[in-house]
Amino acid sequence: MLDDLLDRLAGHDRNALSRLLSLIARGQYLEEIRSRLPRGAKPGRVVAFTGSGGVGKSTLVGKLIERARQEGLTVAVLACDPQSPLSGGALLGDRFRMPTRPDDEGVFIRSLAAASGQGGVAKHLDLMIRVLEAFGFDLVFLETVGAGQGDVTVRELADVVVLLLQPETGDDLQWEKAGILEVADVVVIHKADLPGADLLESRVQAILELSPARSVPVVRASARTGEGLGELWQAIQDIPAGRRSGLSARPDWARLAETMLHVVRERAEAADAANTKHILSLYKRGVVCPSEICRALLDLLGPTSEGSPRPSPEENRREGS
Ligand SMILES: Nc1nc2c(ncn2[C@@H]2O[C@H](COP(=O)(O)OP(=O)(O)O)[C@@H](O)[C@H]2O)c(=O)[nH]1
Ligand SMILES: [Mg+2]
Repeated sequence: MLDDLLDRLAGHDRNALSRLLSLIARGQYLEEIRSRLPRGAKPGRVVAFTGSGGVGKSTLVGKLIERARQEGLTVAVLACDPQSPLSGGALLGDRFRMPTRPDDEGVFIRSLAAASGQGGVAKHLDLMIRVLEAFGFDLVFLETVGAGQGDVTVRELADVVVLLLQPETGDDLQWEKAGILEVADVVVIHKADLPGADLLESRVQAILELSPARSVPVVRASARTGEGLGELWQAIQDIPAGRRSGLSARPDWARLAETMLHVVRERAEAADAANTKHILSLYKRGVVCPSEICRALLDLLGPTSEGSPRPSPEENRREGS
C-alpha cells in the first residue's frame, strides 16, 4: 500500500499526498515513510507564520498565496489549529480565509490539530514537510499559534519565521517579556489599518534595538487593505535559505547572543527591577555603550552559583589530551 502511495506521490497525485499526510497525522508508518521517501528532492522554502489566535495569520497567508501564484510558484499550507473544541469551526474557517480557485493544482491546504504540550505545533510536522517537498511544492507555509516552546520547534522546521503582532490586544507586555521576538526573522505589525499600529511598531523597534547584532525587518501590513504586502513578500525573499537545522551546521552566534541578552535581562529584572529599568533607559537614550550596559546588568545578577553546566571528568581529560 505504501509503495503504491509513494509511487503516486512522485507522479503528483494529490490523493496520494492527502492520504500520506493523514497517515502521518495519525502517527502511522512514520519510519517506513521517512526511509522510503525519495532522496534529493529539491528543498522547498518553508515559511512559518506565527502569532496569537485572531492576529490574522490565515487571512494574510491567503493573500500571500495569491502573490505566490502570480509568480508561478506552487504553495502548500499546513495550518496548525490549537486542539480545542471551540476551534472546531476554524478548520472550515481557514479554507474560507484562504480563498483559492478550487481547480488550482498549484495550491494545497491542510488543517492539522496542534498537539497539546507541543506549543501550537502539530506532531510530525517535519515529516509532512518532507512529503510536501517530495511532491515538489516550491513553498510550504506553516501556520502555528505562538508563542512559547512551539516557536523554538518552528524555528528548526522553517527557513523563515514571520511573527505577527496586532495593535491594541492588551497583551503587549506578555510578548515583550516572553522574548518571542527572538524567534522572528521578520516581524509584521499586522492589521495596520487599525489604530495603535504606530505605538506597537515603536515598542517593537525599541526592543529590537537592544539586540543590534541581528537586524530584523519590521513590516507594517494589512491583509484587509493590502498595505505592506509587497514589502512583506520581499522581506521573506530576502532571508537566506538553508537555515533549517540539518542544512546548516554553523552556530548562529547573533541569535545566541540575543537569547543570552533576554535571559540576562529577565534575571536582572527579577533581581532588581528598578535598577534594570534605569540601566536600560540609559542605553536607550544612548548615554552608555552596550558593553557597559552588559556589565551593569551582569553586576545586578551577582555571582552565579547555580546552573552552569560543568564538563564531566571525561570531557576534561579529552580537552587536556
Ligand atoms: N482590521 C483587520 N482585520 C483583519 C485583518 N486580517 C484579518 N483580520 C480579521 O482578523 C480575524 C482573525 O483572522 P484569522 O486570519 O482567522 O486569524 P488567525 O487566527 O491568526 O488565523 C478575522 O475576523 C479577520 O477578518 C487586517 O488586516 N485588518
Ligand atoms: Mg488561522
